[in-house]
Amino acid sequence: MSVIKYSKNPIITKEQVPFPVNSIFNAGAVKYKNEYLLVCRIEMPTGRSSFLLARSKDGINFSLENTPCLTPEGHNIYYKYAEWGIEDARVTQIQDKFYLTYTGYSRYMPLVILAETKDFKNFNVLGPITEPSNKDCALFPEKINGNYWKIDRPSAENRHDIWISRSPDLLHWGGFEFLTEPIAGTWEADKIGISTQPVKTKDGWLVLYHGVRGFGISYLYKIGVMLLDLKKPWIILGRSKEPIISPDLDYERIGDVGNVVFSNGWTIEPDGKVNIYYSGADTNICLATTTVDYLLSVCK
Ligand code: M1P
Repeated sequence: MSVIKYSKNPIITKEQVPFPVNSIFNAGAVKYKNEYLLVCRIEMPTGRSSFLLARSKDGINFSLENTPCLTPEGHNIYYKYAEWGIEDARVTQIQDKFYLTYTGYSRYMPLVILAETKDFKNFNVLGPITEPSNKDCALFPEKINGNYWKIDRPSAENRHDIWISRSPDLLHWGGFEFLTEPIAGTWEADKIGISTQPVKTKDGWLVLYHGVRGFGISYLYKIGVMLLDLKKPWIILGRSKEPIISPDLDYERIGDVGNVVFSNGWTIEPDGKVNIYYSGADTNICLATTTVDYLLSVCK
């Protein structure tokens, strides 16, 4: 099996949102109490984004809530770091809590904010866990060597590399280490970023990432996968040479930002089936399915 795009994509469009939005896209994904939950980014007509929850019993047919679950205004003392919007949540379950890592966008430029929830009704914003510029952050779902770990993408000058760091409490971070960089002359030549929360497999931590390459005046966003060592997650054991999802259908090529496939959420079943939730052209939410075995095979 390879990666199969769902034949009826997109599975969520802005017409389903029960109030006016410019777009709905880039959803974090998790299973909670026998439901698939998507923490969707909704870009409001103002151009600023919030999060809206979508629920499903089968992972394909989603119903949307009536009001956003988290907004910039819900950030209280941290509002100044989220004033221009909150974007692209990754959701990681650690014990009985779910943690959202997402971009807070403001005049200070993008940084990563951490929020926690136990029920997806009440969200507690814990505040920024990076300085700007940083985004594309995902937490590992358990402690490794006594620490929590995150992967993110600090940007400086013309560098857009993926880094890894650790924390005793999810709030104070250190041990910053370079993880990997774009690969010159390939589909991921100009920029990379972690896409999904890492998932534990027998062979290592699987994680999706996006690679970007500029062509003329446009940038092509594609999705790849990498495998990190279980005990030493700063070691990359394997990485897909080719993208596993590329923008080639109309709903991926045409939209607010054309030629983009972007994922920040997936779910994995105990039997190894994988639902990758991704967005086409920054405009909708789509589904692709695959298996853990296939993803491991392309990393080797
Ligand atoms: O337009 C594609 C994506 O561009 C940005 O991603 P990154 O900074 O990782 O390249 C983000 O704005 C993202 O939301 C968007 O989908």
